[in-house]
Amino acid sequence: MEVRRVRMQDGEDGGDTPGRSTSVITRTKPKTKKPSLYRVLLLNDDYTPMEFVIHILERFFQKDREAATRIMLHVHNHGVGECGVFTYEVAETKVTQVMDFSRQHQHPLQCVMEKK
Ligand code: TYC
Repeated sequence: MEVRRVRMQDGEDGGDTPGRSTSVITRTKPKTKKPSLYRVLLLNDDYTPMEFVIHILERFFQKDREAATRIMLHVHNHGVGECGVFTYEVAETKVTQVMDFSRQHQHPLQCVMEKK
């Protein structure tokens, strides 16, 4: 809740000191801002095993085997595909997790994020 202190007009508070009084206005409707959303994308390459990509989608994006296989095949056939949509910090974390895990296993898999 935002509290604003505003100056009142002379005499508004009924006091006898002109122009020096303040009153408080409280905002009743909370001010909310929707966070920007980011797509996390996987990019195709010729070397990363299909099974490894499926595992990535299950492990970091909570996909079941069927959804993970569908997304992997979409990336394989179209060059790029969406793993999920997240707020900035969550998307950034997913990208880092995928890139670190792929590198640890010496696969060239690339994962990126883009603003929706
Ligand atoms: N094209 C890879 C292969 O034929 C499989 C693959 C799919 C790689 C999706 C990356 O993001 C990817 N083994």
